[in-house]
Amino acid sequence: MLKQLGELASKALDELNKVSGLKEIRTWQTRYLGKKSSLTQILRSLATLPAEERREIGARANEIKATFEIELARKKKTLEKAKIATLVKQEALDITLPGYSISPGRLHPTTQTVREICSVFGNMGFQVVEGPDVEWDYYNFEALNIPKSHPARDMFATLWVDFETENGDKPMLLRTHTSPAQIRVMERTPPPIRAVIPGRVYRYEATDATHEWMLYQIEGLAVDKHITMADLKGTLFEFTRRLFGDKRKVRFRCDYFPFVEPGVELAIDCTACDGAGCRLCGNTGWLEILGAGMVHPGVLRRVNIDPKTYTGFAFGMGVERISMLRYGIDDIRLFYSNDLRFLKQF
Ligand code: FA5
Repeated sequence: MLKQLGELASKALDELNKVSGLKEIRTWQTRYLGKKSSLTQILRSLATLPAEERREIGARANEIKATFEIELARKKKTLEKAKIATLVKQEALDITLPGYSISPGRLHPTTQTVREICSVFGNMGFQVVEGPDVEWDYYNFEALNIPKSHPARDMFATLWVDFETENGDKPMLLRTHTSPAQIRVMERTPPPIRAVIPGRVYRYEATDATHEWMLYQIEGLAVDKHITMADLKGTLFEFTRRLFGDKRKVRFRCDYFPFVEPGVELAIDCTACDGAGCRLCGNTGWLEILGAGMVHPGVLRRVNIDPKTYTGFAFGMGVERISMLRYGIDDIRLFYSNDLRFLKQF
Protein backbone atom coordinates (compact mmCIF):
# COMPACT_ATOMS: atom_id res chain seq x y z
CA MET A 1 0.00 0.00 0.00
CA LEU A 2 2.99 2.30 0.60
CA LYS A 3 4.00 1.92 -3.03
CA GLN A 4 0.44 2.68 -4.14
CA LEU A 5 0.47 5.83 -1.99
CA GLY A 6 3.76 6.99 -3.47
CA GLU A 7 2.47 6.55 -7.02
CA LEU A 8 -0.75 8.34 -6.17
CA ALA A 9 1.17 11.30 -4.74
CA SER A 10 3.46 11.78 -7.71
CA LYS A 11 0.58 11.38 -10.21
CA ALA A 12 -1.60 13.88 -8.37
CA LEU A 13 1.13 16.49 -7.94
CA ASP A 14 2.12 16.09 -11.57
CA GLU A 15 -1.48 16.75 -12.66
CA LEU A 16 -1.76 19.72 -10.30
CA ASN A 17 1.28 21.25 -11.94
CA LYS A 18 -0.45 21.13 -15.30
CA VAL A 19 -3.74 22.67 -14.06
CA SER A 20 -4.25 26.05 -15.69
CA GLY A 21 -7.72 27.22 -14.62
CA LEU A 22 -9.78 27.68 -11.44
CA LYS A 23 -12.48 25.32 -12.73
CA GLU A 24 -9.96 22.54 -13.35
CA ILE A 25 -8.60 22.98 -9.89
CA ARG A 26 -11.99 22.12 -8.39
CA THR A 27 -12.04 18.90 -10.42
CA TRP A 28 -8.55 18.05 -9.16
CA GLN A 29 -9.63 18.71 -5.58
CA THR A 30 -12.62 16.38 -5.87
CA ARG A 31 -10.50 13.68 -7.55
CA TYR A 32 -7.67 13.67 -5.03
CA LEU A 33 -9.11 15.03 -1.80
CA GLY A 34 -12.86 14.42 -2.17
CA LYS A 35 -14.96 11.90 -0.23
CA LYS A 36 -14.63 9.26 -2.96
CA SER A 37 -10.91 9.82 -3.64
CA SER A 38 -8.45 6.91 -3.26
CA LEU A 39 -6.67 8.81 -0.47
CA THR A 40 -9.87 9.21 1.58
CA GLN A 41 -10.69 5.52 1.02
CA ILE A 42 -7.24 4.54 2.29
CA LEU A 43 -7.58 6.77 5.35
CA ARG A 44 -11.01 5.28 6.08
CA SER A 45 -9.75 1.73 5.81
CA LEU A 46 -6.92 2.26 8.33
CA ALA A 47 -8.97 0.82 11.19
CA THR A 48 -9.10 -2.55 9.45
CA LEU A 49 -5.29 -2.87 9.14
CA PRO A 50 -2.97 -4.62 11.63
CA ALA A 51 -1.52 -2.15 14.21
CA GLU A 52 2.03 -2.05 12.78
CA GLU A 53 0.87 -1.40 9.20
CA ARG A 54 -1.76 1.06 10.39
CA ARG A 55 0.86 3.28 12.04
CA GLU A 56 3.15 3.38 8.99
CA ILE A 57 0.47 3.74 6.31
CA GLY A 58 -1.54 6.19 8.41
CA ALA A 59 1.46 8.47 8.87
CA ARG A 60 2.32 8.38 5.13
CA ALA A 61 -1.30 8.94 4.02
CA ASN A 62 -1.71 11.90 6.37
CA GLU A 63 1.58 13.36 5.19
CA ILE A 64 0.41 13.12 1.56
CA LYS A 65 -2.94 14.68 2.47
CA ALA A 66 -1.18 17.65 4.12
CA THR A 67 1.09 18.08 1.06
CA PHE A 68 -1.95 18.02 -1.25
CA GLU A 69 -3.66 20.70 0.81
CA ILE A 70 -0.61 22.96 0.89
CA GLU A 71 0.06 22.58 -2.83
CA LEU A 72 -3.62 23.11 -3.64
CA ALA A 73 -3.71 26.40 -1.70
CA ARG A 74 -0.49 27.53 -3.37
CA LYS A 75 -1.82 26.73 -6.85
CA LYS A 76 -5.13 28.49 -6.15
CA LYS A 77 -3.31 31.64 -5.08
CA THR A 78 -1.13 31.62 -8.20
CA LEU A 79 -4.13 31.15 -10.48
CA GLU A 80 -6.13 33.88 -8.74
CA LYS A 81 -3.21 36.30 -9.08
CA ALA A 82 -2.90 35.43 -12.75
CA LYS A 83 -6.63 35.96 -13.27
CA ILE A 84 -6.52 39.42 -11.65
CA ALA A 85 -3.47 40.36 -13.74
CA THR A 86 -5.37 39.40 -16.92
CA LEU A 87 -8.43 41.42 -15.88
CA VAL A 88 -6.28 44.46 -15.12
CA LYS A 89 -4.60 44.10 -18.50
CA GLN A 90 -8.00 43.99 -20.20
CA GLU A 91 -9.05 46.99 -18.06
CA ALA A 92 -12.02 44.95 -16.84
CA LEU A 93 -10.94 45.56 -13.27
CA ASP A 94 -10.15 49.06 -12.06
CA ILE A 95 -7.82 48.61 -9.13
CA THR A 96 -7.79 52.34 -8.44
CA LEU A 97 -11.44 52.23 -7.26
CA PRO A 98 -11.71 52.44 -3.45
CA GLY A 99 -12.59 49.10 -1.79
CA TYR A 100 -15.75 48.32 0.13
CA SER A 101 -15.40 49.21 3.79
CA ILE A 102 -16.43 46.51 6.23
CA SER A 103 -18.25 47.97 9.19
CA PRO A 104 -17.11 46.45 12.48
CA GLY A 105 -19.60 44.30 14.37
CA ARG A 106 -20.69 45.10 17.89
CA LEU A 107 -22.10 43.30 20.90
CA HIS A 108 -25.84 42.92 21.30
CA PRO A 109 -27.25 45.35 23.93
CA THR A 110 -28.26 42.38 26.12
CA THR A 111 -24.69 41.01 26.03
CA GLN A 112 -23.37 44.46 26.93
CA THR A 113 -25.73 44.73 29.93
CA VAL A 114 -25.03 41.15 31.07
CA ARG A 115 -21.28 41.85 30.99
CA GLU A 116 -21.68 45.14 32.82
CA ILE A 117 -23.83 43.62 35.59
CA CYS A 118 -21.45 40.65 35.98
CA SER A 119 -18.52 43.03 36.18
CA VAL A 120 -20.22 45.07 38.94
CA PHE A 121 -20.76 41.88 40.98
CA GLY A 122 -17.34 40.56 39.98
CA ASN A 123 -15.80 43.63 41.59
CA MET A 124 -17.74 42.79 44.76
CA GLY A 125 -16.23 39.28 44.88
CA PHE A 126 -18.90 37.25 43.04
CA GLN A 127 -17.90 34.50 40.59
CA VAL A 128 -19.74 34.10 37.27
CA VAL A 129 -21.27 30.62 36.80
CA GLU A 130 -23.63 29.15 34.18
CA GLY A 131 -26.41 26.58 34.31
CA PRO A 132 -28.35 24.63 31.64
CA ASP A 133 -31.28 26.20 29.74
CA VAL A 134 -33.13 22.86 29.67
CA GLU A 135 -33.77 21.87 33.24
CA TRP A 136 -35.25 19.07 35.33
CA ASP A 137 -38.49 19.82 37.16
CA TYR A 138 -36.56 19.00 40.34
CA TYR A 139 -34.16 21.96 39.99
CA ASN A 140 -36.64 24.45 38.54
CA PHE A 141 -39.39 23.74 41.10
CA GLU A 142 -39.06 20.93 43.67
CA ALA A 143 -35.68 21.92 45.13
CA LEU A 144 -36.93 25.51 45.34
CA ASN A 145 -39.84 24.61 47.64
CA ILE A 146 -42.36 24.35 44.79
CA PRO A 147 -43.62 20.74 44.90
CA LYS A 148 -46.07 19.30 42.38
CA SER A 149 -49.59 20.71 42.75
CA HIS A 150 -48.31 23.66 44.76
CA PRO A 151 -50.18 26.82 43.72
CA ALA A 152 -46.84 28.66 43.39
CA ARG A 153 -46.35 26.76 40.09
CA ASP A 154 -49.05 29.03 38.66
CA MET A 155 -46.62 31.95 38.99
CA PHE A 156 -44.59 30.42 36.15
CA ALA A 157 -45.99 29.90 32.67
CA THR A 158 -43.96 26.86 31.70
CA LEU A 159 -42.73 25.37 28.41
CA TRP A 160 -42.46 21.62 29.02
CA VAL A 161 -40.02 19.51 27.04
CA ASP A 162 -40.88 16.14 28.58
CA PHE A 163 -43.45 14.81 31.04
CA GLU A 164 -43.23 12.25 33.80
CA THR A 165 -44.10 8.79 32.50
CA GLU A 166 -44.73 5.37 33.98
CA ASN A 167 -41.37 4.27 32.51
CA GLY A 168 -39.65 6.54 35.01
CA ASP A 169 -38.96 9.47 32.65
CA LYS A 170 -38.52 12.64 34.63
CA PRO A 171 -40.30 15.88 33.71
CA MET A 172 -38.06 18.37 31.87
CA LEU A 173 -38.66 21.98 30.88
CA LEU A 174 -37.12 25.14 29.51
CA ARG A 175 -36.14 26.81 32.77
CA THR A 176 -38.53 29.55 33.81
CA HIS A 177 -35.94 31.41 35.88
CA THR A 178 -32.22 31.24 36.72
CA SER A 179 -32.91 30.15 40.32
CA PRO A 180 -32.40 26.40 39.56
CA ALA A 181 -28.72 27.23 39.01
CA GLN A 182 -28.56 28.30 42.69
CA ILE A 183 -29.27 24.70 43.64
CA ARG A 184 -26.64 23.35 41.22
CA VAL A 185 -24.03 25.75 42.64
CA MET A 186 -24.85 24.85 46.26
CA GLU A 187 -24.81 21.12 45.49
CA ARG A 188 -21.24 21.24 44.25
CA THR A 189 -19.72 24.13 46.27
CA PRO A 190 -19.44 24.22 50.03
CA PRO A 191 -19.90 27.70 51.59
CA PRO A 192 -18.66 30.41 51.48
CA ILE A 193 -20.39 31.03 48.13
CA ARG A 194 -20.64 34.25 46.11
CA ALA A 195 -21.94 33.64 42.60
CA VAL A 196 -23.84 35.36 39.82
CA ILE A 197 -25.49 33.24 37.14
CA PRO A 198 -26.47 34.89 33.85
CA GLY A 199 -28.57 33.05 31.27
CA ARG A 200 -31.67 32.72 29.15
CA VAL A 201 -35.03 31.78 30.65
CA TYR A 202 -38.29 30.92 28.91
CA ARG A 203 -41.94 31.47 29.76
CA TYR A 204 -45.17 30.59 27.99
CA GLU A 205 -46.02 34.25 27.84
CA ALA A 206 -48.21 36.47 25.67
CA THR A 207 -45.65 39.06 24.59
CA ASP A 208 -46.21 42.79 24.95
CA ALA A 209 -44.05 45.90 25.42
CA THR A 210 -42.63 44.64 28.73
CA HIS A 211 -42.99 40.84 28.44
CA GLU A 212 -40.94 38.50 26.26
CA TRP A 213 -41.28 34.72 26.10
CA MET A 214 -37.48 34.38 26.08
CA LEU A 215 -35.46 36.71 28.28
CA TYR A 216 -32.19 36.92 30.16
CA GLN A 217 -31.95 36.85 33.92
CA ILE A 218 -29.04 37.19 36.30
CA GLU A 219 -29.28 35.24 39.49
CA GLY A 220 -27.17 36.11 42.51
CA LEU A 221 -26.32 33.92 45.48
CA ALA A 222 -24.28 34.46 48.64
CA VAL A 223 -24.07 31.78 51.36
CA ASP A 224 -21.84 32.08 54.39
CA LYS A 225 -21.84 32.31 58.18
CA HIS A 226 -23.62 35.37 59.61
CA ILE A 227 -25.17 36.64 56.36
CA THR A 228 -28.16 38.83 57.15
CA MET A 229 -30.79 40.90 55.42
CA ALA A 230 -28.48 43.89 55.93
CA ASP A 231 -25.91 42.23 53.61
CA LEU A 232 -28.60 41.67 50.99
CA LYS A 233 -29.73 45.31 51.19
CA GLY A 234 -26.17 46.68 51.21
CA THR A 235 -25.09 44.57 48.19
CA LEU A 236 -28.14 45.43 46.09
CA PHE A 237 -28.03 49.09 47.09
CA GLU A 238 -24.40 49.26 45.96
CA PHE A 239 -25.25 47.42 42.74
CA THR A 240 -27.97 49.94 41.80
CA ARG A 241 -25.66 52.82 42.66
CA ARG A 242 -22.90 51.47 40.42
CA LEU A 243 -25.26 50.68 37.53
CA PHE A 244 -27.68 53.61 37.65
CA GLY A 245 -25.62 56.27 39.46
CA ASP A 246 -25.95 58.10 42.81
CA LYS A 247 -29.12 59.95 41.91
CA ARG A 248 -31.52 56.98 41.96
CA LYS A 249 -33.65 56.20 44.99
CA VAL A 250 -34.01 52.54 45.97
CA ARG A 251 -37.09 50.96 47.52
CA PHE A 252 -37.37 47.51 49.11
CA ARG A 253 -40.85 46.03 49.65
CA CYS A 254 -42.08 42.65 50.82
CA ASP A 255 -42.70 40.11 48.07
CA TYR A 256 -43.31 36.37 47.91
CA PHE A 257 -41.04 33.76 46.35
CA PRO A 258 -41.34 30.22 47.75
CA PHE A 259 -37.55 29.73 47.93
CA VAL A 260 -36.74 32.75 50.10
CA GLU A 261 -37.92 33.88 53.51
CA PRO A 262 -38.41 36.80 53.84
CA GLY A 263 -38.79 37.83 50.21
CA VAL A 264 -38.48 41.34 48.79
CA GLU A 265 -38.71 43.25 45.54
CA LEU A 266 -36.35 46.07 44.73
CA ALA A 267 -37.54 49.10 42.78
CA ILE A 268 -35.78 52.30 41.72
CA ASP A 269 -37.43 55.67 41.15
CA CYS A 270 -38.43 55.98 37.51
CA THR A 271 -35.52 56.89 35.23
CA ALA A 272 -37.87 58.66 32.80
CA CYS A 273 -39.76 60.97 35.21
CA ASP A 274 -37.50 60.94 38.30
CA GLY A 275 -40.36 59.54 40.37
CA ALA A 276 -43.00 62.08 39.35
CA GLY A 277 -45.13 59.44 37.56
CA CYS A 278 -45.32 58.73 33.82
CA ARG A 279 -46.35 56.07 31.29
CA LEU A 280 -43.16 54.03 31.75
CA CYS A 281 -43.74 53.57 35.50
CA GLY A 282 -47.54 53.36 35.22
CA ASN A 283 -47.76 56.66 37.15
CA THR A 284 -46.36 55.06 40.29
CA GLY A 285 -42.96 56.76 40.13
CA TRP A 286 -41.23 53.38 40.77
CA LEU A 287 -39.85 50.62 38.55
CA GLU A 288 -39.37 47.10 39.90
CA ILE A 289 -36.06 45.62 38.79
CA LEU A 290 -35.57 42.44 40.75
CA GLY A 291 -36.83 39.89 43.25
CA ALA A 292 -34.70 38.81 46.21
CA GLY A 293 -34.69 37.39 49.73
CA MET A 294 -32.92 35.28 52.34
CA VAL A 295 -32.43 31.69 51.11
CA HIS A 296 -35.15 29.53 52.68
CA PRO A 297 -33.82 27.09 55.34
CA GLY A 298 -35.66 24.25 53.57
CA VAL A 299 -33.69 24.97 50.38
CA LEU A 300 -30.38 24.95 52.28
CA ARG A 301 -31.26 21.67 54.02
CA ARG A 302 -32.06 20.03 50.67
CA VAL A 303 -28.49 20.69 49.47
CA ASN A 304 -26.99 19.54 52.79
CA ILE A 305 -26.08 22.99 54.06
CA ASP A 306 -26.97 23.37 57.73
CA PRO A 307 -29.22 26.45 58.10
CA LYS A 308 -28.23 26.72 61.78
CA THR A 309 -24.63 27.43 60.73
CA TYR A 310 -25.09 29.09 57.36
CA THR A 311 -27.47 31.67 55.95
CA GLY A 312 -27.61 33.30 52.55
CA PHE A 313 -29.33 35.71 50.23
CA ALA A 314 -30.40 35.38 46.62
CA PHE A 315 -31.73 37.69 43.96
CA GLY A 316 -32.89 37.49 40.35
CA MET A 317 -33.21 40.30 37.82
CA GLY A 318 -34.44 40.63 34.23
CA VAL A 319 -31.63 41.90 32.00
CA GLU A 320 -33.77 43.39 29.17
CA ARG A 321 -35.84 45.41 31.65
CA ILE A 322 -32.62 46.87 33.03
CA SER A 323 -31.35 47.68 29.51
CA MET A 324 -34.70 49.35 28.79
CA LEU A 325 -34.28 51.64 31.79
CA ARG A 326 -30.66 52.47 31.03
CA TYR A 327 -31.12 53.19 27.34
CA GLY A 328 -34.71 54.50 27.38
CA ILE A 329 -36.10 51.62 25.24
CA ASP A 330 -39.89 51.46 25.38
CA ASP A 331 -40.57 48.03 23.85
CA ILE A 332 -38.86 44.79 24.92
CA ARG A 333 -39.75 43.10 21.61
CA LEU A 334 -37.11 45.23 19.86
CA PHE A 335 -34.30 43.22 21.47
CA TYR A 336 -34.81 40.02 19.50
CA SER A 337 -36.52 41.21 16.31
CA ASN A 338 -33.14 41.42 14.52
CA ASP A 339 -33.75 44.94 13.22
CA LEU A 340 -30.31 46.37 12.42
CA ARG A 341 -31.63 49.94 12.73
CA PHE A 342 -32.24 49.19 16.42
CA LEU A 343 -29.12 47.11 17.06
CA LYS A 344 -26.76 49.62 15.43
CA GLN A 345 -27.58 52.19 18.10
CA PHE A 346 -25.65 50.34 20.81
C1 FA5 B 1 -38.06 35.25 39.47
O1 FA5 B 1 -37.88 34.75 38.37
C2 FA5 B 1 -37.27 34.79 40.67
N1 FA5 B 1 -36.54 33.59 40.35
C3 FA5 B 1 -36.37 35.92 41.15
C4 FA5 B 1 -35.72 35.63 42.49
C5 FA5 B 1 -34.46 35.08 42.54
C6 FA5 B 1 -36.40 35.93 43.64
C7 FA5 B 1 -33.87 34.80 43.77
C8 FA5 B 1 -35.83 35.67 44.88
C9 FA5 B 1 -34.55 35.12 44.94
P1 FA5 B 1 -39.72 37.05 38.61
O2 FA5 B 1 -40.68 36.13 37.96
O3 FA5 B 1 -40.28 38.25 39.28
O4 FA5 B 1 -38.83 36.32 39.71
O5 FA5 B 1 -38.65 37.52 37.51
C10 FA5 B 1 -37.49 38.27 37.87
C11 FA5 B 1 -37.32 39.45 36.90
O6 FA5 B 1 -37.33 38.95 35.56
C12 FA5 B 1 -38.46 40.46 36.97
O7 FA5 B 1 -38.21 41.42 37.95
C13 FA5 B 1 -38.40 41.06 35.59
O8 FA5 B 1 -37.39 42.06 35.53
C14 FA5 B 1 -37.94 39.91 34.72
N2 FA5 B 1 -39.05 39.28 34.00
C15 FA5 B 1 -39.89 38.33 34.45
N3 FA5 B 1 -40.75 37.93 33.48
C16 FA5 B 1 -40.42 38.64 32.38
C17 FA5 B 1 -40.91 38.68 31.03
N4 FA5 B 1 -41.89 37.89 30.60
N5 FA5 B 1 -40.32 39.54 30.17
C18 FA5 B 1 -39.30 40.32 30.55
N6 FA5 B 1 -38.78 40.33 31.81
C19 FA5 B 1 -39.33 39.51 32.71
